[in-house]
Amino acid sequence: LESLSQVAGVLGTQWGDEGKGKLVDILAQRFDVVARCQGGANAGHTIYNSEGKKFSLHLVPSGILNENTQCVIGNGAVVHLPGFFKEIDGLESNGVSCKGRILVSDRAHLLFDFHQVVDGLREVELGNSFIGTTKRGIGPCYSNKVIRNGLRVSDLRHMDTFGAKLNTLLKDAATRFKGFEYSSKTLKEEVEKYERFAERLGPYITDTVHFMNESILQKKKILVEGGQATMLDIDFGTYPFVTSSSPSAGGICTGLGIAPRTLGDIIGVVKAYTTRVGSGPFPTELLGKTGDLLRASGMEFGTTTGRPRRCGWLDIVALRYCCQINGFSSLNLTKLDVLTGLKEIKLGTSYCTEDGKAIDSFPADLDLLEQTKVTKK
Ligand code: 2SA
Ligand code: MG
Repeated sequence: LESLSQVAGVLGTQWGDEGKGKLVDILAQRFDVVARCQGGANAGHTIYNSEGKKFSLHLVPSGILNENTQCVIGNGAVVHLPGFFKEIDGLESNGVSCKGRILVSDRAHLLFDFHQVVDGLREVELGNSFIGTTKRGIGPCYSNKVIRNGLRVSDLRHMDTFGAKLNTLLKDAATRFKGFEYSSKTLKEEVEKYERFAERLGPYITDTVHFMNESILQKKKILVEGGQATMLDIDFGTYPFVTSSSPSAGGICTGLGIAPRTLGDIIGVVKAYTTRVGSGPFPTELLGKTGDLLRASGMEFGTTTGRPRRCGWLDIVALRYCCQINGFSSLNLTKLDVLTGLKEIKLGTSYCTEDGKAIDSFPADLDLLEQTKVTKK
């Protein structure tokens, strides 16, 4: 740990919930800045402070519990302001001071309540093929970002045009979804709410690209805290059963505006077994008693939604694929103790098709992945 590079990252290697928050919290003491580069309040990082008090963080970086650390929410993240302020209120009422310690990128996109409603409506519309999102509005907010009509934190500086822009988004949603309705009164109330938010957020809003690069020049130590994981990556994960951001190494550069050559150590966090929340292929899943046992002893329930997590053996094929994408400098194996008492522990070591043909790499094709047989040793 002493020799960690000036800029380091902690990323999930599976389908999330590997224990990234705990590692970030431990490492934060050695870093000046902890930054989030992607995702939003769909992340759930559970950490305990020195007095054993439990904190569930969603958008605020886990470094916040270490009082000397500055926390950055980068341009690649999406910010739901009601949730953000709730998180801050919770921290401050527990004696964690946030003022001056959290910097929110002016380029980050705003995630509105209506994005959460739309997230829910999309899931209903998908019927049996629902994704199992956290319903935090992540997909709809990133959709607006990519289709280029989203509102960003910097738009809070222009409240005169804010309402018209928001109206375009609401009108779109109402045209698209039968169950979505809004009136000029709801729009007016929302804009008034954001006028108050704009005032409160003012001191937090920062050009974090400039801040990050200046911090690098000033030789500050920077830790990037990944949310979700590579197997949920919009490009590399089990699409479409993925999140809408880039939780892999590349997302650090695009989500913070720092150059690839500034990156040093990237630590991949690996749980000794695998869990997944939501739908989608999971080749080493255990549907019987052993799975239930892992869930109970590993306390595998979502931090954000409380959902029971699907459990299975560690999948080395998926892990190898993840290592190729991220080029980890080291792996941090977590929750090994959960396996205590099991008579037999297995690892997925190779994949083959139903008729026994070897599959050399992690398949993009979901049908193939669903039928994949795993050799377990
Ligand atoms: P979304 O909401 O659009 O990002 O959902 C898309 C898929 O990504 C999965 N996902 C997650 N999987 C594990 N942990 C996550 N964070 C919370 C946690 C989840 C919770 O750390 O416990 O509390 O339930 C997370 N966030 C997104 C999601 O399950 C979908 O499969
Ligand atoms: Mg989690």
